[in-house]
Amino acid sequence: KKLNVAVVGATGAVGSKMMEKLVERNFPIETIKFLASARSAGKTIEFNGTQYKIEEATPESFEGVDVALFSAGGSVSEVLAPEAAKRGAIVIDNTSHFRMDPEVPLVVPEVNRHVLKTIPKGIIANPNCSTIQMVAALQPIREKFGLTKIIVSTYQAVSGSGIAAIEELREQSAQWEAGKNVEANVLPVKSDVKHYPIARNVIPQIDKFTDNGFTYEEMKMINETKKIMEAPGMKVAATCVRVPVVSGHSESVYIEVEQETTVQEIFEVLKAAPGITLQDDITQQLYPMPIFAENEEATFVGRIRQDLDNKKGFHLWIVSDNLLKGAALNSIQIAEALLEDNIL
Ligand code: A2P
Ligand code: 11C
Repeated sequence: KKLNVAVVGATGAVGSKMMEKLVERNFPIETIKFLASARSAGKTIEFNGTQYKIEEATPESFEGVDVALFSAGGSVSEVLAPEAAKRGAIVIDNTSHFRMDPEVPLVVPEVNRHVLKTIPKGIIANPNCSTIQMVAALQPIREKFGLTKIIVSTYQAVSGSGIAAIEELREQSAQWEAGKNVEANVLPVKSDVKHYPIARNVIPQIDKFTDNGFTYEEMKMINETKKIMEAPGMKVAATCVRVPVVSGHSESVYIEVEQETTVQEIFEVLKAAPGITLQDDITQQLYPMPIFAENEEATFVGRIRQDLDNKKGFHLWIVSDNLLKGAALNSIQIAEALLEDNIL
């Protein structure tokens, strides 16, 4: 079976990776269209060796579309995802807009593929990039030993904030090299009051602050993890930090399991886990790093240690390409799961 596909936000950081993955993974395409803002309409974009005209995304764009991959920001999804669904498309949405809607499945296929059985609104949400790699690595551990608590600190790449943030890091690095003033206009959050340089810096703010002192990014990690794992009572806390890396989010994660276990047993579980690559051999200085995770599909896990005070506590270091497993790849994997299960 071949599908009519639309990519919304095709010119963006995630959209372009979606296009790459559709080709690489041989997604069965009958027709495909590339949608973006009016600014890009009429420009051409290359896909699998052919030039396509970019179209402005409008409600009518979705006539005859089977699956629409959205990555053009929450406000675009808010308006156009229901329009696409109304016209019979299944929407796979990368933004945070619908994620906590109880009628919208929030899916990491390796973790909770079963929730794809019911898609009441025709919309499926792709979780936040930081959430996806964390739950992908922790779910196999949870299945074997139970999981009661997660405390995570992230080291997130600028590409999570889009193409403008990637350019900003490049420009700031060049400005610094040239001994010029470093200008900041995008990070930490384009629409917030202050901007800080990311070159030669780390910024402990991703997204705006909520009323409880956590940022929205931190609350996304907390709430999405509980929803995906179907564990409302799990204890989860997050601190999200931006670092001057182009792609590849890293996470220092502390967990508490229910059943006592060992590092060796966790190694065995992770070695067998889908989508996970264990990189943990301190005798060889082997551990995950974003520079080696970029453009890779796997989620890499290493530095696994038992806590020195709590036998049920473990520390892990988890790295994955935020534009791939964190976004484009997970979206395509959701579409592949829908096809395999005859939902699409
Ligand atoms: P455009 O290039 O036309 O602005 P990123 O996350 O890398 O910043 O990319 C955002 C993506 O969302 C781009 O493809 C951008 O298209 C698209 N986009 C932004 N605003 C709209 C809109 N109003 N309608 C459709 N696509 C949009
Ligand atoms: C970042 N995780 O790295 C964010 C980007 O909720 O989809 C993704 C925001 C989201 O900036």
